[in-house]
Amino acid sequence: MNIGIVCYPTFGGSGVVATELGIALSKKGHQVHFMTYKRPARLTPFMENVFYHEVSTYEYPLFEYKPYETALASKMVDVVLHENLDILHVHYAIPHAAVAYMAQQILKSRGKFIPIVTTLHGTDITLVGNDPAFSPVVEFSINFSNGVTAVSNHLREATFDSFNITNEIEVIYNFIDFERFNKIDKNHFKMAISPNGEKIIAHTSNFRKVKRVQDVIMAFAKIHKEIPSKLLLIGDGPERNNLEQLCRTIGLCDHIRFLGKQNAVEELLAVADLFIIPSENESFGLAALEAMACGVPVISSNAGGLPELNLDGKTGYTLDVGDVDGMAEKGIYILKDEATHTQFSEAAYAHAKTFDIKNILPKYEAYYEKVIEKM
Ligand code: GMT
Repeated sequence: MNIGIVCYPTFGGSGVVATELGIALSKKGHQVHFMTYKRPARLTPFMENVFYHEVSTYEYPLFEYKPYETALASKMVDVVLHENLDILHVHYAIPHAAVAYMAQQILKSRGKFIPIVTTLHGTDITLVGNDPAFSPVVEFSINFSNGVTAVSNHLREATFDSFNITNEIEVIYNFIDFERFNKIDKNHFKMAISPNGEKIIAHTSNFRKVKRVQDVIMAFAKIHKEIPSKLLLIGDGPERNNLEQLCRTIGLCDHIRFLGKQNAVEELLAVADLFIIPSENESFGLAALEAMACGVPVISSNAGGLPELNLDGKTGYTLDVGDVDGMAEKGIYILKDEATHTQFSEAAYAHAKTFDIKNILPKYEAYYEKVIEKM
């Protein structure tokens, strides 16, 4: 197939899923055309079946906001026509699904029909999408996509609850490439972070309010009292300054490291003993899946789709949002003896295996075929 992928090129989960999906499809012989405003980080090396079409906007004194949507729709029209695409797959509904609809209408007027698949990722529904500033457009573009997927059952249900949806929504979970995420032996690295054999606790996110990173720090403070440990905070975002301030206030700066955005997150997760993801809302929790693929047990909130991934009492524990004491207590339980930790670690790895890209990729291919056949 000739597949167009439209996504955000950033470190956010939807961009990662879109990029990894495109790369995996290209390895299976499909031609994949990415359209976005910046080359996604993982697309830098030359790949035989991968093409990148940058969307550039136009500077004009009249434009306080550059008309990205118009430029993106024009790019879609151009690429669909000249690369003879079979399907357009847009990730994150805002604004991609509505822009794709516009491109589809333009193409129809030129005698070309292109089916659109929209994948809902999370905040495009739960946080941003159902704001009245966006919701009529989000609802319309979901209903008028030719196929819609959501990354968890919870997100599917949340979409039906928040909007008047007349379309079907298929659940296709996030996935993991085990060739990249297999536990790598990085003992030298562990020595540098925890020279006295301290346990390593990790968290990865974009440090937005919804991630509740302050709960990670407060749970760590309690764990640290019982178990010698270090906290690695991977990522960056708007809450970073407040979080650094919190570390200073509680006097734990020597034990908490802010690592910023990292490309090779698997190398850091490979040395972690526990992963904490206490989000207010999380449609799936790709970051937790990445940790589990490295055999790291997870302490998470029970929000959104997290319980579909993190099996309570098996791969880790799920607790109510804000239950910092509970998170610390369960973290201590997992870390306190080797046998318990190994049991959780093995279960986390085994469950992560069910999300192997080798299992999930055929679901997307079959879905594309179904959508194309339906036309
Ligand atoms: O919240 C983020 O990290 C970014 C966001 C996105 O759409 O870029 O991530 C969402 O999509 C990921 C991939 O499908 C999911 O694994 C995340 O759970 C989801 N984030 C939220 O729902 C908050």
